[in-house]
This record gives sequence, C-alpha cells and structure tokens, in this order.
Amino acid sequence: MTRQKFRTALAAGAVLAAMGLSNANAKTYTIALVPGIATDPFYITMQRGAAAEAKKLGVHLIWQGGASFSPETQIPILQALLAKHPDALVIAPTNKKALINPIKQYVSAHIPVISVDTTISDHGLLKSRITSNNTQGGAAAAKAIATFAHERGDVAVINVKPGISTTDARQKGFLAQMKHYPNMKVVAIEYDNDSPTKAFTEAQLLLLKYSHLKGIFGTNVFSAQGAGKAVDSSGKKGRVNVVGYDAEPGEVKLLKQGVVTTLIVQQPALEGKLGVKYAYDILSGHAGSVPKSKLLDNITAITKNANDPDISKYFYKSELAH
Ligand code: T6T
Repeated sequence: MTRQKFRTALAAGAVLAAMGLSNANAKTYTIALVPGIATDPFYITMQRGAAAEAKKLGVHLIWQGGASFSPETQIPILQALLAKHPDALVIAPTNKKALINPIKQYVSAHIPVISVDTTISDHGLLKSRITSNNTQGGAAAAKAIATFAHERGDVAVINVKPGISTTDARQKGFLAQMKHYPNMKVVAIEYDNDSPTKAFTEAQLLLLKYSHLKGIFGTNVFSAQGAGKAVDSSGKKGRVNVVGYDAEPGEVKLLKQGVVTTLIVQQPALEGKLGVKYAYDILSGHAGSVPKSKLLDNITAITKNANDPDISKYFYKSELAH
C-alpha cells in the first residue's frame, strides 16, 4: 500500500469509528456445529478447533449434540436449531440417508450446509464435505494387523452400525486390504451401536469363540476401547493385537500399555476449524475458495512412538473449549 492510500484508509477507518460503524455494523454470523454425539472426545476435539476459529473470525458458534450417536437424537436437535435460523450449519450426520430430509429443510431455508467427519449420500445438498481418508485408514489398520500376525490367521472387526459414511468406508478399506493376505481370514464383523460396553462383550465372545484370533480392528473410539479392554482383561495382550481408530485418552493408555498396538488417528480439531472457516467464507462472499470436498490425512500412532510429541499432539482432548 502506498503512503497516500494508507493515509486514506486510516482516515476512512477513523470516520467509520467516529460514526460508531466500524465493528458495530459488521454482521456477526452464527454458525451451528452439530456433532454425531456430544460426549465423544473426537467431537469434543472438533469443537475446540471450531471454537478457536470462531473466536478468530468473530463468529458466534452454537455447539449442540445428542447423548447417543443416532438419527433419533440428532434430528430433533436439527429441527430445534432450524427455528433459531443460524447463518450456516456444519454437521456430522449420523446416517447417510436419514439425515437427507432434515438437511433439505436447511437448504430450503437458504442456510448453507457443510458436512464434517461423516456425510450424507446426497452430496448435492452440501456446500462442502470435510472428512478423513477413511478408506485409507481402514487399509492402514489391515496392514498393521497383518504385520503383527505375520500375515497369517484369523481376525475380526468391531464396527459401529451400517449406514455411517466414515465407519462403512473404514470397514471397506480394511476388507479390501485383507484380500492381499491369502493366509488371513476375517471371521466376524460385529456391530456395537457405538456402545463401549457392547463392544467389550462382543470382543469377549470373539476371544472365546476364536481361540486363535490374531487381531481385532475397532473402527472408532468406543469399538477400539471395548476391544482393548476385553483383550486386556482376558490376559491375551501380545497374542491378540488390537488396532483401533481414533485417540481418546482411554485408547492412548491402552496403546502405551501395548494392548492396542496401533491407532489410526484423525484430525478432528482441523476438521472443526475448516468447517467454521468454510462456512464463514461462504457467508462473507468467498464461496469460490471453498472446496467441494476436503480429505484429510490420518496419523498412525504405534506403541513405540506414542510419547513422541509429533504424534501425541494429535491425541484427542476430553474437555470442551469455552
Ligand atoms: O471415529 C469417529 C468419527 O470419525 C466417526 O464418524 C464416529 O466415531 C467417532 O466419533 C469416534 O467415536
């Protein structure tokens, strides 16, 4: 900026300030962030990233999630929020199909919608989709299990429930990669409905039924926690390798103990940050800079590198930002 332009800008700012128009007249956008479930450190970490970005941009952030990961709890939250008419919605839909109609209501009300983490199958309704590379993460989990098992033996999967874009893709990536190991077999796929106690019981039963089981892939926080605790309490640490997704404190503890041998870690704080940033860009007339799809890399944490700061900085937090 030339000196002259700088002086003019300063003068203009002073006039606006004198008129009380500088910040007072700038619109404060309200962005709603609806997680899959409010109590999961994955989404809590996402909220922290979103809150920091909202603060930076001067945006009002509403964070509202249900007590369970299900369309039955998420849809009423969306409907109540719609009555408040936020300027944009950033959402982790709990089902690929069931959330299409509730999201359509936002689109009809001219509220831009961005999906974060999970998504819906009707991508046309969304301004942007932000997610991790779940297929790659599933394949990485299969590679880790195969390495520990010397590419031999039976393995099982504990997943959440069918119909969730992220965990479906992880399972798909895992199964596709397992095909590369002719001496390995996926003997069971269980669904825990996002309950750690259900995952624990399922893993215990798997350990009893398949006495030579070499590994279990837990496809998210609660699935991995349940599998890890079952292997630990059965004394099978070292014989059955648990490879899990995510990195909340309980999983990280099991990783450090060597019960869980690998964690596929996501970047929820970055997802939250980008969700708010893209919504703000759309609202402030910069929609052109927002990608239709943003795929984030995963980080692989293993027992040996769990204390390395370059890895541990990605571990999830359990407290919301205020
Ligand atoms: O793994 C994450 C998330 O990516 C997934 O969509 C649902 O489960 C988590 O929240 C972890 O519990």
